[in-house]
Amino acid sequence: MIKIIQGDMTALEVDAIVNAANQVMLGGGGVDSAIHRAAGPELYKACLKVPEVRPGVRCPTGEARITPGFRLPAKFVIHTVGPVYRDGLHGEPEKLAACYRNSLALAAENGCKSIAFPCISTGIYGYPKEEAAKIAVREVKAFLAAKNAEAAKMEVVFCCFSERDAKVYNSLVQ
Ligand code: AR6
Repeated sequence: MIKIIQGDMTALEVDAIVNAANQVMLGGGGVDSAIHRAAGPELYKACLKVPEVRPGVRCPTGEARITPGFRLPAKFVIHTVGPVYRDGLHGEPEKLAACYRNSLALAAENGCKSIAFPCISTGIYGYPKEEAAKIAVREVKAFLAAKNAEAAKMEVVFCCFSERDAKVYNSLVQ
């Protein structure tokens, strides 16, 4: 089931909230900073323990990592790294799609029945909102349509910070 809400990710009572992180995975601006603030310093410590795959990279673009949610109402934070938008011709759509697919797979592996996404890459990383939303909705619909019964039962929330984002998602999810 897909739900669209307008509000703050950090207040959501879901099994997992997705963080639009960066490759270092130690916090930043935007939704990342709101999540770290609300989860408390334990989240930073948990992120530090995520092994680096190469110097300064805990989570490569398009991949996802999971930590507890600590002081958040959500049990888990799934950290994923969206692409920095250049012109759409440098693998950005594929990388963004991978963020949604990998986050959903990680949620399912960890027994989550509900997950909430922010509009990944559409803030500081500059991805055009409509294009990003189309990819997000397409990937979530494909995941929910899969034969895997657990996946099909998951509640997926698109948490839009702005009214404009909520309108875009509402027009895509009928
Ligand atoms: N709840 C829900 N959505 C939010 C919240 C919130 N509390 N705060 C912001 N948004 P951004 P990116 C929306 O910039 O583009 C960070 O520094 C925001 O309106 O947070 O993927 C990371 O560390 C926008 O729609 O993420 C990375 O360095 C969406 O969240 C970099 O920014 C994503 O905006 C990632 O950039």
